[in-house]
Amino acid sequence: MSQGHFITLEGSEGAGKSTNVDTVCEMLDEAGITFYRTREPGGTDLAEALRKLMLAEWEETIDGMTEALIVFAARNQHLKTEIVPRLERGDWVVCDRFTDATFAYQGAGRGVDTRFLEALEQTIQGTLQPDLTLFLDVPPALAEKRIAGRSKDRMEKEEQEFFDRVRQGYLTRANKHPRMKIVDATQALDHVRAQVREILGNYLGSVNV
Ligand code: T5A
Repeated sequence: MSQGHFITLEGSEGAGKSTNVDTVCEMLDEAGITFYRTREPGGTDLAEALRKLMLAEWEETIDGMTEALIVFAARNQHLKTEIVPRLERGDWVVCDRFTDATFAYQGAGRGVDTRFLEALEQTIQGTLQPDLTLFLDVPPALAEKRIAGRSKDRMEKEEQEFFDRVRQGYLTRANKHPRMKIVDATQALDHVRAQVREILGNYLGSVNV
């Protein structure tokens, strides 16, 4: 179905995803590739509204399955209205987080049954998967230092143990899926950017760009 190229970036809070989405976009620009930059949860008006609901503070405890349903509702809207039409036209899409985040945060982090997440993934995405995923790996304690001083949303206020499970969830998935490339995001930004450029350069070479 998909003729385009779908690149995603993943990592825990403060791993440097947004910073390195910039690096990916710069490199695509240099290669003369037109692309669409977006993020999850979000990417459409409705999906951005769902993101706000998901990250807001609530007096009640938000169940992990509820979170999963919110992110997949947003994802369905995002895919149908923005991502899939572009991929079908052969365009490039760069997305800050995608379904790997759901397996890491709601699956490994919250303990939601993987079979439930896989069923949602299959129903909403069919066979669609990113072509390349850069996972920016950094221990939660270091990432936390990088974003110290920022105001925190509901997810960012979670305990370090939660983010340890999220990181393990990402690593387990990265070891299973060859499309996921691990970037050592503990290094200085210039070194992280160099790794991102190398991985993306290899991908561009593999698709003859
Ligand atoms: N979520 C999302 C789910 O639970 N399930 C899902 O399915 C999905 C899709 C989304 C939230 O939703 C959750 C996960 C999240 O909690 P988000 O905005 O995508 O939120 O994620 P955040 O991780 O909150 O985004 P951040 O902006 O906080 O983190 P980034 O993008 O990883 O980090 P970035 O690039 O802003 O960098 C943070 C700071 O570190 C510096 C940067 O300059 C910046 O100041 N920095 C470095 N400093 C030193 N060395 C380096 N190598 C550095 N790299 C960056």
